[in-house]
Amino acid sequence: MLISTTSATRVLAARLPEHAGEPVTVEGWLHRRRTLKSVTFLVLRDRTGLVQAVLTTPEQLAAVEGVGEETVLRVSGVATANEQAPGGLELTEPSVTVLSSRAAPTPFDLYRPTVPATLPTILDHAPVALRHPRLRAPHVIAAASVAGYRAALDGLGFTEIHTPKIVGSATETGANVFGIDYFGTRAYLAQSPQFFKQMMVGVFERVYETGPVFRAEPSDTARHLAQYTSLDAELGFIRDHHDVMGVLSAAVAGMIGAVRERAGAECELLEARLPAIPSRIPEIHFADAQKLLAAHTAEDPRGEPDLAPAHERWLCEWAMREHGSEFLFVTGYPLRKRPFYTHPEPDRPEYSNSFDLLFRGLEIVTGGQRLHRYEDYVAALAARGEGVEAYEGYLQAFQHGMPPHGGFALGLERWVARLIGVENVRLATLFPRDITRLSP
Ligand code: AMO
Repeated sequence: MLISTTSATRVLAARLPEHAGEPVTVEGWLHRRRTLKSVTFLVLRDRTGLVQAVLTTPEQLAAVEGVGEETVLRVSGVATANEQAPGGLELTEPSVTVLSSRAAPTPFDLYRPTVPATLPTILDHAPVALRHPRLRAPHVIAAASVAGYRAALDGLGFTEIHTPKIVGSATETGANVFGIDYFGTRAYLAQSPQFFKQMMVGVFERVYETGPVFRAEPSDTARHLAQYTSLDAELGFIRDHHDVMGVLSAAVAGMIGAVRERAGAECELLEARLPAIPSRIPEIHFADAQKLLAAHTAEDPRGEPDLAPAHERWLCEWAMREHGSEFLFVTGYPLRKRPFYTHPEPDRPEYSNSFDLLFRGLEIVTGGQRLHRYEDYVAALAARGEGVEAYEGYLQAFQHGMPPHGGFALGLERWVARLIGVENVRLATLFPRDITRLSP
């Protein structure tokens, strides 16, 4: 059986050149209407690009009287060469059918090359604002990134999993967890698939997941969302966190390749420069990073358990200068700053076998080696003043033999924001959820 995936007669904007001189039908949104004295141009937008139709006769003009931008139209006409038209062709002798009229004008002009609106206006009007080619493009890049991530990990023998987003206990340190009423019981929105992906190492050895995670972030910053998309992976039979960093490097290389292949036009539109991924991403230990910062910046961060955003930016500039790399691994973060499941550094247990990946000034990935022995979990929880009760389901895996393992999570919105060079992750999020925004 032949399965049709589109209307037999509809020609997409990008395919118009194949029909030069022929009668064709296009369908899309009225992107722009330009009315001159004796001629009106209608520019239609579909998922592949723009097509222009030229209306000249009184009948043609009467048919589009009062038809405003974003009206959904079908236009039949002849694909005629015109160097000035988008794509080098335009529709002449058009007959226009309104498929769906609009009920309100657009909040700003979607046809302007740059977006003539502020961030709050864009976010308040997301359903229509996202139709602007420049606001849509980041999400095409996000989709390509996820496709590349999947393909890279599929190729390395990983199994894709889907785990619960309603959970019985917090999975990450910190109090940024959303509590919910679950049939009269206290439950939480998952801060990460951390416990599940680790448990599934016991089943599949290598797993990954792409999906939403939730953080009750009380601060309003350009890099925090209350819900974001986490690209997670976890793998067993590792030597230490360096094996995990190798898989992460391959995943990121796959993402860059897929963006180049599937979202080249969008990158061009946004003037997004794709990074080169070094054969080995440079690495610096947290303690050495602190020494560098103390020696070369006005502050002395030694004694601090984490890097401040300004430190991450400085270290990225340093990696560019020293290693010509836009990526930098910082390894060995202090154990006390990392969640209880983190594996200590064998020779310096105050540090951990963990890492962050910094890209263009921002942390985009956290990962590391995990504890894998049941008794180590009991001890780690006790050291943090916690019992095992809340973690019984999770700890079952460790009672039944778990290999040395580790994994990572990459924040998709941060990745896209850095790739396209926007400061605010909200511009890489379809419908951001933050401290003040729950709609649309
Ligand atoms: P972590 O909490 O560091 O680690 O998160 C991993 C990555 O997710 C992104 N991220 C965010 N993006 C937008 N808004 C937020 N509020 C936000 N919080 C985090 C960042 C960050 O690097 N379970 C561990 C990962 C692991 O060890 O496998 C975890 O979730 O890009």
